[in-house]
Amino acid sequence: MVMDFSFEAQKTQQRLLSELDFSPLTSKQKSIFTARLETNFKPLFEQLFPLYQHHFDLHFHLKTLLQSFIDFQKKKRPAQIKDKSDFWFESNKNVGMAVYVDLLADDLGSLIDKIPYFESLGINYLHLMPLYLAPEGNSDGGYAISDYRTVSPNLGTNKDLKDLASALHKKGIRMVLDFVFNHTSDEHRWAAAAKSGDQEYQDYYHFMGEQDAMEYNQTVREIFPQIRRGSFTYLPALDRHVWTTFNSFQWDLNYANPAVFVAVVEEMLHLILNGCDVLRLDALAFVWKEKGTVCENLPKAHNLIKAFKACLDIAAPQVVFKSEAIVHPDEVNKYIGTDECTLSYNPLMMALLWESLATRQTSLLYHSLERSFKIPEHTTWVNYIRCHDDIGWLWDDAISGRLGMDGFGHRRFLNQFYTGQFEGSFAAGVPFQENPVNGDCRVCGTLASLAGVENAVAADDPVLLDHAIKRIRLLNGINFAMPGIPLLYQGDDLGVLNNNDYLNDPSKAEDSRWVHRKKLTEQDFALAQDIKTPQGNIAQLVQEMIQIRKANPLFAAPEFELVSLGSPHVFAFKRQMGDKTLLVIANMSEHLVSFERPLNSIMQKDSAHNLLNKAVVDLVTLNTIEPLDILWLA
Ligand code: OTU
Repeated sequence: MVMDFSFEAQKTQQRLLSELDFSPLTSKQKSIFTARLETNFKPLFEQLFPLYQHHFDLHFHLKTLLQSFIDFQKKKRPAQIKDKSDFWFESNKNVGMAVYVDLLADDLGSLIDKIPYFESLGINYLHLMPLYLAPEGNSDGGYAISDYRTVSPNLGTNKDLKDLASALHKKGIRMVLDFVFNHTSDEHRWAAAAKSGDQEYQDYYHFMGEQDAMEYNQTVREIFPQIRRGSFTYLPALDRHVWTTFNSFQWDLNYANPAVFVAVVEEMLHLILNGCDVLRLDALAFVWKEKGTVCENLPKAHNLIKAFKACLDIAAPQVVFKSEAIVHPDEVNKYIGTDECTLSYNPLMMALLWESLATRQTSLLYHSLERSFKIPEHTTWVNYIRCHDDIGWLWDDAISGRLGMDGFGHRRFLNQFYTGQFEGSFAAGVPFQENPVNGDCRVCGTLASLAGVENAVAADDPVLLDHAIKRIRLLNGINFAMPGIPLLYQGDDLGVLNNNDYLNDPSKAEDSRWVHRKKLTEQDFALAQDIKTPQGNIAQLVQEMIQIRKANPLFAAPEFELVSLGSPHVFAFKRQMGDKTLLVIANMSEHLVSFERPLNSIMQKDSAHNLLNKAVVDLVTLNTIEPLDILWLA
């Protein structure tokens, strides 16, 4: 429920306007800025008031915040991409990729040389994994940030990053950077001050005694149970426990302190100065904590994120937020909105596509998407099959329950299936973070290894290999055709397999996610050029699908509907724009499957083209689909 603080907001806004120093701005800049403030101050105040109304210094914090927005307007940043529409994220031209700078290239400078590769593939949304200063050795893949204002010297300089942003923008490629705002590394200057006993900075984090830590531990989920039990790290020198949801060197920030909110917004502005177009809100579910709760997805986390969004709309409205909530589907959706996150990972669809490949059944996929796929107008899913993290089996257990599945047992099956412990499984995944108490676990591996290429090559079995490649085609074919921005993970377009080098590096060996974070070599690219290799086949099918998607506005059609064809193995959906229809049909099984509903009634015509092979299809008579095939009918 939104409370109405109109009167308070108005009063505060008037006072602040008279106190702020607008002298840095030209009169034109001032009028643009005050117009944005006029629209967005109330939303900002409405979100912050419930969080901080009892803080005697709230007015001071608001003033600091607005003044930093004014000063920010003067700062130079790389030129933005000029678009005809504010809703660029709704276009069928969008295709994303997530890359580690040093795994795809060597550093930011040499990543510029990869722009022709992005262009030839059709990538125009590039997520660069965290690239800021971080502890040497294990830094959780860069997700432990020691300074948001400094690029890691291993990757280059701030100028290199800005140059890269300019070079990307010139080619129409948007740059996505992480906003890791739930935690800093324990080497961040705030953490260092806290360690040295500075009370002001200890209040930036959650410091507490043993008793409190124990009480919180009773209700919070363990995220990395193989690394450390519970969510706290004991600091002997201070005899205090500090909240660390992830690794012990990642200290959770204390947003109950308004100074933290203001300080983190200022860091956010520094990220934007580098020229990013999208900020990926890392681990946003964890940002608000209350004793006796799970400390995830709490209502006040939404107040906080909406407040960040209002700040963004005042300071840098061209930038949008992308949510990284890998939680229960109902909770994932709550972060999505024009007043919160414009974009969101779609972890539900990701997990259930893998689920249906394993079971060869689509009922859980249908019923779950039926409930959760629809999101508000002018917000967009970022659809993906694999990312830099593990796969977690997230769905609503009430839905699996109604379908007669036991959630716990089914997750156990999926873990065994994808880690190759299930008889007859095609997958070669690796377990991640097995919980010794509840047996919970997640799965790592590249797309190709999980889909069966690795095992098929090892067995030298052409039939298995054919199936594996068809699975990759199937998953990509759904991902590229569903409403949203399809996001590839580096190497998956090249058919890269799992890589065990990380086991020899003590700073990585404990974290099996590195199995799918391989340094890409000349050889990986060369294999993908050779159509006689599985990698070459995969690269080609990905390229072709991207081209078809980008050439056809139907892939941006707003009307979307899941379609049931009456077969438990088939997944189908249609998109509609005016009188044009795109019908996608996918067979998750290794058998020829027939369906009951006549296609001509769905498409309102008697013949169509399969965009994937240009064949003409008779919609009146077609009632079967080949093993693991996918059709894009239009
Ligand atoms: C994110 O993911 C990042 O994507 C990870 O790479 C980081 O390690 C982590 O945050 C810490 O910064 O635990 O396994 O339920 O799943 O936010 C991935 C949400 C993670 C978490 C998700 C987190």
